[in-house]
Amino acid sequence: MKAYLGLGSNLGNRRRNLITAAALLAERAGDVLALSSFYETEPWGFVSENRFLNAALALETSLSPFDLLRLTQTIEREMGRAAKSAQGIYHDRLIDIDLLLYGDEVVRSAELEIPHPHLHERRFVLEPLREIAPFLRHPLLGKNIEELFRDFTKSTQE
Ligand code: PH2
Ligand code: MG
Ligand code: MG
Repeated sequence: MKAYLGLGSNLGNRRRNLITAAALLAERAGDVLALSSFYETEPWGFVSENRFLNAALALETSLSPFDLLRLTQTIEREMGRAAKSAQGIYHDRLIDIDLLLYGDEVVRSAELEIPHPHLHERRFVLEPLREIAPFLRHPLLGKNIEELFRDFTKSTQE
C-alpha cells in the first residue's frame, strides 16, 4: 500500500534528522518512493524561536496503518524525541513523523486518524506533499492535493 508521511524537526541538526528518519523508514517500513524538498517553516500552533524543517515522504509498505504508526513512534523515540504532544500542546522536537494518508483508507480511532485531520489546513504539510503527489486524491474531501493547496492559499493570508 502507498502511504504518505509528514516529517518535521525544529531541534538539533534538522536536515540530518529528516534524512535519518527517511533512512530508518526505508530500512524498516518498505520502499521510499519519493522524498520532497525540505521546507523551512514557522512553528504553527505554539511559540518557539526554533523554525521547522518539514518534508513529505511517499512509502510503499506492507505494514498496516497501526503497525506503521507503531514503527514511526519507535523511530521517534530512538532518535531521542522526548516529549509527545498531548491535548494539543506542541513542543520543540528533534523529529515528528505523521501518517498523512494510507491509500484510500479512512481510520478514525483515538490512537490514529487517517487521513490526518489537519492535513488540508497546514501549509507545512500541503506544500511538501503537493511537490511529490499533486494528483493524489484525499479520500474524504474528494479533491487532490494541488486543489487543497490552492483552496488553502485562497482562504488564508498566512
Ligand atoms: N508540527 C506540529 C505543530 N506545529 N509547525 C511547523 N511549522 N511544522 C510542524 O511540523 C509542526 C508545527 C505538531 O506536530
Ligand atoms: Mg505533527
Ligand atoms: Mg506527530
